[in-house]
Amino acid sequence: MPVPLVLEQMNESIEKLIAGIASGDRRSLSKAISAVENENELAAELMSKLSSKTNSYRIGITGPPGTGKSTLTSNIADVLSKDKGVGILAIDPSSVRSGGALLGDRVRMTKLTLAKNVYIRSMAGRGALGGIASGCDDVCALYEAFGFDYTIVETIGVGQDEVEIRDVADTVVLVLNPAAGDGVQTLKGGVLEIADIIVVNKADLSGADAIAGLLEESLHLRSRPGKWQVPVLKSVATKDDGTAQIVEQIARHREFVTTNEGAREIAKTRLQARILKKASTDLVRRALSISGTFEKLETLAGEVALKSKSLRDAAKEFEAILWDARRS
Ligand SMILES: Nc1nc2c(ncn2[C@@H]2O[C@H](COP(=O)(O)OP(=O)(O)OP(=O)(O)O)[C@@H](O)[C@H]2O)c(=O)[nH]1
Ligand SMILES: [Mg+2]
Repeated sequence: MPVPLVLEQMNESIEKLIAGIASGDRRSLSKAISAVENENELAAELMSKLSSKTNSYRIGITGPPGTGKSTLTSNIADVLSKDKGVGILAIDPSSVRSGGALLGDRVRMTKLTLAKNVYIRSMAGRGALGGIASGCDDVCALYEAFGFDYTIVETIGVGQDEVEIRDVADTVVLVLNPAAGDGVQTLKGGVLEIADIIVVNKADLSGADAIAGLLEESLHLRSRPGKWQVPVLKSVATKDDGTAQIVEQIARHREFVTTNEGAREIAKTRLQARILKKASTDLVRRALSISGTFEKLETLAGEVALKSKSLRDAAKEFEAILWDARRS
């Protein structure tokens, strides 16, 4: 019978991949990430059998396009990897893929690609069910199984991704530029809420002091006793200038979130939200993998469109399908 044979082969390759990752084989790690990225059957099975060697600290690097996130990521990884393993994940929702990787980010981080303690991987955006968090969690888990002590996630800070990186990372570094507009616009967008550390990069360009001052002023107004005070740093990433201070502040923030009671509570609330999200995403995914579910969804949508059914009733019917999917 062909089906059990395929299953057997799949299990064998999962065992092999897991053993490979645990022994530090980069090809196995790369294959596993591809499986996660493609959201294939093997990935779900693989993730459920994986065990971690480390509990890596997650650093999120976010900010508008082109502010120097990759250059900074590379600099930070360079410092951290002197005595620790660093896994980098660059997420780009809009990129064109090239053989599973995003060339742009890869090329800009070339000085790291040969480093023994560093692994770089790019992932093109979101899966069908949206969001960066799920794929990111999986890749972080793979990095932890590999034994990395740090995971750095780079995302372009546009819209929803900003909020999601806040959920996924332990420390969020927001990278801005002196260029007119950037800072002011960002202040308006409320993006400061997600930052633990703000870096005004490209400080070699004029206006860096002005924007840093503006940011500090605005942050000062929000500061509360006992809460984390967001530092504003300046850097010239292309000259590796300012990296030491950024790494130092990341360490300080890490110390704060692990020892401060309020910060620990916030982290717990975020974890609750992530567990809920992951459980519901997995359930919907499982339901959709059952043949006929998607067709049923289409039918329901058609009925709602024709007003022959309310959205509430359609959702209730679909809920019953989800309920049944639990056991499959
Ligand atoms: N003048 C100046 N240019 C910089 C600095 N840091 C980075 N750049 C340049 O800015 C451009 C973008 O740098 P990246 O590191 O790729 O920026 P990014 O934020 O990762 O870009 P995306 O991922 O495309 O959003 C490159 O040409 C860098 O060489 C800096 O401190 N000063
Ligand atoms: Mg980049």
